[in-house]
Amino acid sequence: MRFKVKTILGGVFHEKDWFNCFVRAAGGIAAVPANATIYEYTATLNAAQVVDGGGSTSTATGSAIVTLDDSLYTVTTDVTWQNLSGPTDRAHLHFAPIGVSRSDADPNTWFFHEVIDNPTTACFATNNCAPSSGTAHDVLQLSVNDGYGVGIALGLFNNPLADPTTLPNSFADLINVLNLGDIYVDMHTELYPLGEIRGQLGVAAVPEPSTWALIILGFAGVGFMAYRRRNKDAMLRVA
Ligand SMILES: [Cu+2]
Repeated sequence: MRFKVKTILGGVFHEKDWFNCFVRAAGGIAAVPANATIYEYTATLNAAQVVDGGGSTSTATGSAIVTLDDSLYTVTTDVTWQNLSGPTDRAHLHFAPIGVSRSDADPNTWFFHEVIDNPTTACFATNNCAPSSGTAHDVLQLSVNDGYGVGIALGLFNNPLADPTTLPNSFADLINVLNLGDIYVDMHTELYPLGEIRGQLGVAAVPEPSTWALIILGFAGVGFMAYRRRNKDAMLRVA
């Protein structure tokens, strides 16, 4: 069956758009151009995952969602955090597998991206760091040949003696290394300059077929209730 509905703008709404809308409603994933794939990764940030600086005993927590669009070559990061020991001056995307120190995995910082807007420790003096609880939204624009150093970082981790300039570095490599679980988000504070909380990014859970069935049943149920309500109203009006 092929759905075609005229929109207000005169465009044609294809079944792919219906699917996008449905996915959007069900999982909060943005509608995307027909030929784009959105890759979504999530992390829970806490002190237990911190390796650098001798670890962390902070009670702060946070969460991150990182999405990559393979047609726009964007990396969008949304981070939420609570109860840091003080204001935060930096939050980063780093390269290191879970449980591994960044200074071991990527000693020359080939892969690095700043996620919040106050990227210098100078903010402590001027009191304009990001707050101890807050949110950040960041969009990094890359290109097809730009994996932000991740191919290089991955190669260095596999073979520390490799010549970094000979290693691949593409957007596809970045997706690859995220799929491997080798990128994390961390947040820095004055008390924990090497990281107060850290969260290893993993592939976001996609609803199972059985979950989809429940979602569809749920939608059908809402529709049926609305239909019943309408009928009842009509009957009341008649009465
Ligand atoms: Cu960092």
